[in-house]
Order: sequence, then C-alpha cells, then structure tokens
Amino acid sequence: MSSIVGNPLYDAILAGRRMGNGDLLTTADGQAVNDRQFLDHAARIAAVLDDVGVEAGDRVAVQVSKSWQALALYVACVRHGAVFLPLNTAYTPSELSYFLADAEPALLVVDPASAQAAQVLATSATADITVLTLGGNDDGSLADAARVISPATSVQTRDEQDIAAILYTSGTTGRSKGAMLSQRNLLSNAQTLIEAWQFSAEDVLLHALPIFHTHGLFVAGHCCLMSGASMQFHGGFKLDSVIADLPDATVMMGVPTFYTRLLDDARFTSRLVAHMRLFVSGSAPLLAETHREFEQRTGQRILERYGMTETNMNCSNPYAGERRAGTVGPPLEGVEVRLSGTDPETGVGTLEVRGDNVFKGYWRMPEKTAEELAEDGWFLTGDLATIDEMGYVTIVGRGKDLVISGGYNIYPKEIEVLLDSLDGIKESAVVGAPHPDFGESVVGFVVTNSPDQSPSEEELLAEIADRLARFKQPRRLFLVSELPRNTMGKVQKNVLREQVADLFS
Ligand code: MCA
Ligand code: AMP
Repeated sequence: MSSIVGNPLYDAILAGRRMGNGDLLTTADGQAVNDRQFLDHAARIAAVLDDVGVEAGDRVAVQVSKSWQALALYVACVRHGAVFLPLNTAYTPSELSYFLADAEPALLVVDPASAQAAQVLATSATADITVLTLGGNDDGSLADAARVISPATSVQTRDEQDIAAILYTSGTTGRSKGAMLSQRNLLSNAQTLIEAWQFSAEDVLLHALPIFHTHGLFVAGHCCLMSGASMQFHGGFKLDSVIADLPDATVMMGVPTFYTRLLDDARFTSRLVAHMRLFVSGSAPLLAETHREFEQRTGQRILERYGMTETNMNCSNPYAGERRAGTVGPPLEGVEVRLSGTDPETGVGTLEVRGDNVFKGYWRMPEKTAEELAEDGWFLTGDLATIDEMGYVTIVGRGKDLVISGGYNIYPKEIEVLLDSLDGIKESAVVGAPHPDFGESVVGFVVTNSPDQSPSEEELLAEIADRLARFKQPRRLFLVSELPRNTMGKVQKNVLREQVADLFS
C-alpha cells in the first residue's frame, strides 16, 4: 500500500468520528462499540485484505449477515482502496454466480454457512477469487484473521474520481447492471444530506435497514459515520426491538413498510417518539394516507426523500420547511432535476437528474451507460414525475417495468426469463399487485404449452425456489390460456394489474 496522503472518503469518515463523543454504535443485544474499536477493526481487516493480495481497484464482493464487523469491512475497503460490492443476503448461489462472472472480484466474503457453495462458485469462475467468511457473531476466517493480524498503518491514496463501490441494480432487460459509484458521488451526497437533515454528534440513529443497499449503507451509514452521530445497530427490522429502542433514538430511516408496521402496533404512540427529531422514508412510495396517519398518531411529519442506486439521493422534503405528503420534495443542494417528454396536459414527464451524486456508469456496459447517462451528465431515471411551481417533485409512476416490494426492487423481466425457460412454459408475464405490508407484491401469469399436461402452480414455484431470491419469487402464479395483448401484440400489463388489484387486500 502507498503512504498516507489523501483518501477523501476515508478522511471524511475519520473526521466525522473525531466530532463525536467516541461511541459509534450499540447492537440490539446491547454490545457497545466505540470509535477506537471500530476503526482499529477496519484497519485490521484492511491488513487482511492486503495479506490475501487484494489491491487498490480490486472488487471485494460481500454477501454477509449484518453486523458491525461487516460495516467495518466496508470502511476497510475504502481505506484500502478496494471497490466494495455488497450483495443481498437473499441471493441464491445461481444469482451469485452472475455477479462473480460479471464483476470478477479478487475476494468474496460470505457467511460461514455458505463457505462451501461459495468455494464451488469461486473455483469454477474465470477470475482468481479468494473466499473468506464472516458471520453475524464475528465468526469465520476473516474474523479470525483480523483478530491476530497487526492493523494496517498506511491508508491507500485515492482520487475523488476513483470508484469506491459497485452496487448491482436489476435492469429492464433482466440482466443486473453494476452501478459504479466514485468517492466523489458518495462523499458529496453524504455531506449534502448531513447538512439538509441537520445531523450532528448528538444524534442517535435507529439503524434497522440492511447494509447491502444505498439506503442502509450510504444514506444512514454515511450520515452517522461522517457527522459523529451514533447508531442503534439492529440486525434487521424487528418490531419489538425497534419499539424498545425508539425512546433512546433521535432519528430513524426506513422504507414505508417500517412505518406501516409501526402504525399497526398499539405501542407506537406519540409518547414513545416524543424526543425523536426526524423520521425519514424512502426507497418506495410512501402513501399520503400513511403520512397523514403517522402525523395524527405521533404529531410528527415523516420526511420523504427520493433516490436511486445510480444517483444516491436526489430530492428531499425540507427539514425546516413544508413536508408535503405524496411528494418527494425539491432537489437537494447541488442536484438539478428536469422532465423530458412532458405531456402538456398532465405535466408528467420522465425525470432526469444531474449532479456530483450521479454515478460514473455501469460496470463494463458502455452501451447501457450511454443509453441512460448523457455526456453532459443528465441521467434518465425512468421515473415519471411532475414538478410544481415551488420545485416540489412528485413521482407519479414508472416508465420502467419495475416492482418495489418492501423497498426491494424487482424487475419482472428477470422472473419472466426464468419462467419462460422452464419445461412446458410458453410465455409469462409478471406484475406487481398492491400489498398491505410490502406496498407491492410479485404475481405471475403463465401460459403453458399444453393445457392437458401443464405443471401446477406449486410445481412451478418449487422449480424456481432455489434459483431466485425469496423476495423476488411470485407470491401467486396464475395459469392462463393466453396473455392480453394490444393490437401491436404487446402484453397489456395494466389489464393484468387490474385483475390482481384486490388480491392481497
Ligand atoms: C422479506 N421477504 C420479502 C421482503 N423481505 N418478500 C418480499 N419483499 C420484501 N421486501 C420475505 C421473507 O423472505 C419471508 O419469506 C417473507 O417475505 C416474510 O418475511 P418478513 O419476516 O415479514 O420480512 P422481514 O424480514 O421483516 O423483511 C421485511 C423488510 C425488509 C423489513 C421490509 O424487506 C427490509 O428491510 N426492506 C428494506 C429494503 C431496503 O433497504 N431497500 C433499500 C434499497 P417466507 O414467507 O418464505 O418466510 S436502496 C433504494 O431503493 C434506493 C437507493 C433508495 O431510494 O433508498
Ligand atoms: P433502486 O434502483 O433500488 O435504487 O431504486 C430506485 C427506485 O426506487 C427509483 O427509481 C424509484 O422508482 C423508487 N423510489 C425511491 N424512493 C422513492 C420514493 N420516495 N417514492 C417513490 N419511488 C421511490
């Protein structure tokens, strides 16, 4: 590794920790971790990365349970100049093999229970991939190695334009694309959010989001790491633990499902959250009705914001000004927004964004990058929106075929391609149906080759079970004789959506 010069993202994390009182986080089972322990652990992991041959710019793919050591692994990658590549823990080995082939990481870190399957994948990959393990209780080969190694003493120099992370986001073609995020992208957005949402070392953030996505890792994680705030670091969203910890928190960030689950519980009262200064919602539309019910119950207005994996956060309702239910607020400082292809009658157009927050392109997909990211920096979000005279943006729909379930994005194409590949299936169509808990839930329609010998719904679901993460699997599959099509032969998904509009109500 090179000597200490500059590494803007790591330097901002270090500076943030110096602002705080020395405490970084408390886990849901009561373990307290201070800044010194955390940064020392990250330096040890950086030394392990060095030891196994990871070099600056190498990808480090990580599919592990949430733990503070997993967060330290992220910081270690930043410190070491490696490109952090987090993966949803729900992905199956067959999904994982795609990411390994595409990203060619130098290192893959998985839970100890997945070591064998990961080793098989690594051995059959074209790249030379080392496998290490890290469990939720700091078990596994990476944890063991970090315990005995001397902490790294130098920090890898990085330019702001260097890639710090690659986050995969599914695509409308069914192939996942790796969004390359530079240090500048991440740092500028974190600084903007800290300012906009007035984060300080006094804050305690209740962190119940996964740390393999933008929301939990960069929005919540960076806001705390860089402002000196501390966290109540939960393994996931467990209602009882969240309710138990809320009285000692000042900020919570969540997807709308967090808020509807809280509102469904009688223990969630204005007294419980009297001292909270901020509730943030994002990743999926928050129903205006939920916003209002929340205000009636707690006297507080949820702050809704809007972002994407490719862009970090773009818009936010104001901290001090009017938070309007059903809108995602004006663009954040330093972010420009505009509409293209606007319908003169409705004012609805496709939202485009530009700013330091916008990613550097899709990993090894120059054509895809060129389609969505113009040379002058404008990025086509694929979201349909209106912008009012005050600059407030309202997301009114999606130009892209996408289902968002509990804050996870699911691209129907990926599921359709898989269903179509099964024996006896002629064609399929996948849509989102309104769901009281997850907002939307995945439902499929399948046309079989021969109605007499068609596989059952259960058989089809069983066949895809180990090839698709559980959250992407259709909750229902309907066997139909044909799909509704328009005169151009295109499947009319709106007709299918109408058929399942009340399925889960
Ligand atoms: C779990 N399951 C799901 C989901 N989560 N199914 C569909 N959609 C989901 N989101 C499955 C489980 O495997 C289980 O399957 C069953 O549903 C019920 O599980 P349950 O215990 O109710 O779920 P949970 O463990 O409580 O999880 C729900 C959750 C979680 C807390 C809402 O999904 C979550 O933390 N979501 C946050 C996602 C997120 O961070 N998104 C940010 C992306 P079975 O029936 O087999 O047991 S970043 C982003 O979108 C942009 C950048 C942005 O703007 O933030
Ligand atoms: P992802 O690709 O996982 O980063 O998800 C980004 C997508 O989530 C956006 O393009 C939107 O469609 C959606 N999204 C995020 N935040 C919001 C929000 N507050 N309201 C509506 N949609 C949102």
